[in-house]
Amino acid sequence: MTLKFKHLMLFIFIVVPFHEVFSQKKNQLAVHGSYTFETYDGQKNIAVYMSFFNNSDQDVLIDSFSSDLSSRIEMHDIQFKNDIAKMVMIKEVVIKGKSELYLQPGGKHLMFFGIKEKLSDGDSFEIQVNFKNGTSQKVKTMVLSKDLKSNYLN
Ligand SMILES: [Cu+2]
Repeated sequence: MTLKFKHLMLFIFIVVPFHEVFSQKKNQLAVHGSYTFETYDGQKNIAVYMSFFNNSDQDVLIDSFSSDLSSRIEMHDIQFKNDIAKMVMIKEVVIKGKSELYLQPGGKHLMFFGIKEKLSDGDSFEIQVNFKNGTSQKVKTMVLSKDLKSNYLN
């Protein structure tokens, strides 16, 4: 009986913390390479690009994005209708388990409306990714020279 109890205690001490670490990992999503381009005078809306890597088996649901730069941030996709490109809002952002989501020029992107300052080459700012489960993650975003824009679009 004593031996069994000891085993049980050992089980609790080893397995419980391990499980906690595992659960935290499951909620985490790797977000890499966030960038946008410097703005022209008077430009109010920008597109931001980044990559999401979900290494867990669980789907990750993103509720919203927030930043000091803008109070309205949406994820958009580009759809073609009669050869005309149209931006459509993605209401529910889901990154499936063991999958990636790439935001890139000509495709999915984050759209910031009414940005509060001009962005110059070399600037950076933070974006907070707010998950459906109540957790959040900060991502540093680099501002690149607009001279690079054509390279990215080609
Ligand atoms: Cu857009």
